[in-house]
Formats: sequence, structure tokens, C-alpha cells
Amino acid sequence: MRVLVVGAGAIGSLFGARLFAAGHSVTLVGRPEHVRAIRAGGLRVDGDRPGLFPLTADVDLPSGPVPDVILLAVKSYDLDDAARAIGQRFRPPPPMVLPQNGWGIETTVLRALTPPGAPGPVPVLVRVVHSVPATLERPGVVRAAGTGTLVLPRVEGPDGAAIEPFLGLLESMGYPVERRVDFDRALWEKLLINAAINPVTADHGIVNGRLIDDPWRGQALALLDEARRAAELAQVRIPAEEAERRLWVVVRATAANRSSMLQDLERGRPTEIEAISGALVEIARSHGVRLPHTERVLGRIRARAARQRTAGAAPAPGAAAGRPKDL
Ligand code: KPL
Repeated sequence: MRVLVVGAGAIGSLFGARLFAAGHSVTLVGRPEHVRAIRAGGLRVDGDRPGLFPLTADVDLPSGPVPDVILLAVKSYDLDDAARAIGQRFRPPPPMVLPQNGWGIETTVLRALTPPGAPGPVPVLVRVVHSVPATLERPGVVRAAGTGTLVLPRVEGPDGAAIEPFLGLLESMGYPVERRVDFDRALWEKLLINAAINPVTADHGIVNGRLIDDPWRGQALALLDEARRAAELAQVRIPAEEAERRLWVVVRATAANRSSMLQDLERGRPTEIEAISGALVEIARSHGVRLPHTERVLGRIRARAARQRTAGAAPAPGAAAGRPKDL
């Protein structure tokens, strides 16, 4: 398949390399320094299944033939801009795979692709839940700090047939795959994990594996519990023992990884806190329920991000008008 990866950060680049290794034609759209490095010497993957991959890379959406599928791998905070740019470039937009953390991802993409007054055809959107740890070490080099799993929807009928080729594409990346009929629950399971791991690791500057020890363990468990409460309010029941077991499996499998939220803070970028903790607080609030631990950590990460920005971290390269910010 002809795959366009929009948002060649850590996950976009790593998944691009996996798809290339599986025989697909892959173009990455990313930041200028990353694109320059890939053009000069290929994309290097260190860690799990290492290699050097001669991928095509560009800083803008390419003007060539329409891709068979877009892996839209920008962070949740850049989704709106990126989807808007894709909607302007490709009419109708090709099917899109969405691997983001957080809640409300499809809604954001659909709203951006079909703005009021300019309704268009609804594209095929395939959400994927993954626990693959990845870090962009430097331009041209991504580290796969361990392995992870993919959870994909299992949908019967015509809707299922429409997404099936793209699920096959994702399966070709070589990660263990689980196909779930109750995919919404899978989204919640991942949201619980991100709600517990990401803010604590970002707040304290620690790798995921440190969460096994107090005081971080206690903080992660308090956040996990509140996220379970929000899930329950959304009619998804995840028992405490199951949630904890899932949390520690991911913490151990990604022990050496710096969570994506910590990486964002370190680079002076926005974080996905709104799509994770912010979404949970909103869901609970709409039922008249407060989540005190989540609200506190949400406030702290917002404040940290604001401090990093005013401390003068360089604006995201590629933030030029008309181009998605985190390509
Ligand atoms: O999804 C992740 C993230 O960092 O965003 C985990 C699975 C927690 C890996 O770090």
C-alpha cells in the first residue's frame, strides 16, 4: 500500500519504518531537521528490531498521487491543524489511521475535515490503541525502548469490510495484535494507563519504570482510580484489580521509556494532558463528579507547560502558516 505518515515524530517514524520493512511504500512528513537527516542517511531505528530504513521524507504534504492510507500520527493537540491541511490537500480525504492517546480523537478529526458550511464525504477512520514505546532521540534516529501491543477493532458487516485492509496493514508491522469487539473498552483501558503514567512521569521527570516505587506509585494509583471512576460514569466498568494489573504490565514493558508527555515537556511543546486528564475531568464534571487528584495534576502540567513556553523553548519548527504544527 502507499502510506503517507503525517506527523513523523517518535511513533509516526517508528511505525513508518515497520510498514516500510513489511514492504509498503512509505513517505514521512515531518520537521525539517528530521527530514534532512532521513534524506541524507535514512531513518535509523535503535533498540527493538533495529535497522536503517531509506524512507522518503518531506516537510509538506506531497503533491504526488493520493496515498491509499494516511497514518495521522501527530499529537492530539495538533490534530485539528493537521486534519484541516489534509482535508484541503486531498478531496475526498483518504482513509486515515489514528494512533493517538486520549479521548475525542475521531470527533476532532471529523470536525476538522468537514467544517460547517463545507460538508464533504466522511472518510474511513481507523483508531488504533497501542502501547509501543518510542523516543525521537535526534533527527533521523528513533529509539524503540521495548515492545508493545496493538489493539484493533473487530467490526462485523459492511463497516468492518471497509476498515479490514487497514487493519491488515497495521498487523503487518509485526507487533502482537488483539482484535476487540468491545473496542470502546480498549480505548478506556489505554486512557486509564495514560492517565496514570503520563502526568506523574511528566510532573517528576522520571522514566515509566520508576512508578513501581513510592511516592510515584501512590500517585499513579490515585489517578488510575479516578480514571476508573470516569469510565464508570461513561458506562464502562473496569474492575480495580484488572486496571492495576494492566497498568503494571505496561509500566514493566516500557520501564526504560520516557513517557510521551515527559518528552513533550522536555522539548517545550504542548502536551496531551487535555485529551487525557482534561477529558476525564470534563466527563466526570458532566455527571456532577469531581476528580481531585486528576484536577490537581492537570493544573500542575498546564503550569509546567506554560513555564516551559515562557522560558523561551523554540517554537515548533514547521509551524509556518498553512502547515500542521507538528508534522
Ligand atoms: O502511551 C504511552 C505514552 O508514553 O504516551 C506509554 C504506553 C505510557 C508509553 O510510555
